[in-house]
Amino acid sequence: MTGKIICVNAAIHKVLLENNTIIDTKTRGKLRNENIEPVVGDNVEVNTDTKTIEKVLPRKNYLKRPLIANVDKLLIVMSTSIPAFSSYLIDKFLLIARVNNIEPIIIITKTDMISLEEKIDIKRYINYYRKLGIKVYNNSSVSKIKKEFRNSVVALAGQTGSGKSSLLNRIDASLRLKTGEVSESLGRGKHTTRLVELLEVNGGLIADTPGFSSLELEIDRKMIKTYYPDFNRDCKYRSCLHIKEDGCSIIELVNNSKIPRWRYDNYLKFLEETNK
Ligand SMILES: Nc1nc2c(ncn2[C@@H]2O[C@H](COP(=O)(O)OP(=O)(O)OP(=O)(O)O)[C@@H](O)[C@H]2O)c(=O)[nH]1
Ligand SMILES: [Mg+2]
Ligand SMILES: [Zn+2]
Repeated sequence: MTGKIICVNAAIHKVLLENNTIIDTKTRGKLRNENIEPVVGDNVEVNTDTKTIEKVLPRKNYLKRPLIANVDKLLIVMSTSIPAFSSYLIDKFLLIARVNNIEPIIIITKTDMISLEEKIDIKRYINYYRKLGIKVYNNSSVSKIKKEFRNSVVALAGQTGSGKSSLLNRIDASLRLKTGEVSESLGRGKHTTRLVELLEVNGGLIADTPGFSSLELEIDRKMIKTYYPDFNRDCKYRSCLHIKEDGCSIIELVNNSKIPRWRYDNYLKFLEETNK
């Protein structure tokens, strides 16, 4: 019978079967016949007698952090205060989403904790992302966010303490997910959510995930610019990475404030960081 892995805890893989029952299967490490380690979100074939996963069906995509496969939408949950707002992390997740053919959606949290000046500052970033065609919601827009869940596999991503579990509790109070004291979790590097788990919410499967402290990019540096809709214009050289002034039309856009400096600076950081 086929099903979908909704949680992995040590050797126990919880599978939601097509007949809507949930079964605990045991799979140790990689599947014998395939060199593949089943992860949350995987569509699998299960032997219900032996309670083992026989086969992992082809994946649409695969993320390492959060560790999950077959994601339709990535909710980038970004706090505006403790942990601080970071366009660098948003841009990184946007890149990861685009590389994996996942629709990114930005969720802004904790705007109740910041001053009017800080709100105006953050609005500048939000406006730019909206201009790129990306949906941006405040975590108070519960009904709009809920609509995004229907018939979709959605993964939440964001730093520890950014408010991922709290958002899901707001949307469906019956989930009662554990949420953390932010000062504690940040100070001790503790994560309140420990496992990736797919939950049924509003006709979709939603993955609450543990926050992270670092996030690696695995992408060929030459390819990065191709995932930037705002960098999509010809340069003097087709292979231009937009690093050197000489005739680069992207740097010209940055100098003329058509592309924000922060957006370009984040791009330069990614070029440096990626190991490929
Ligand atoms: N003031 C305020 N606090 C919030 C908001 N959203 C979340 N919090 C608080 O922030 C803290 C951390 O929230 P969590 O939902 O546990 O964060 P998380 O992203 O799930 O964290 P991890 O599971 O560790 O990755 C909790 O104390 C929440 O009550 C918000 O919009 N405003
Ligand atoms: Mg959490
Ligand atoms: Zn260029």
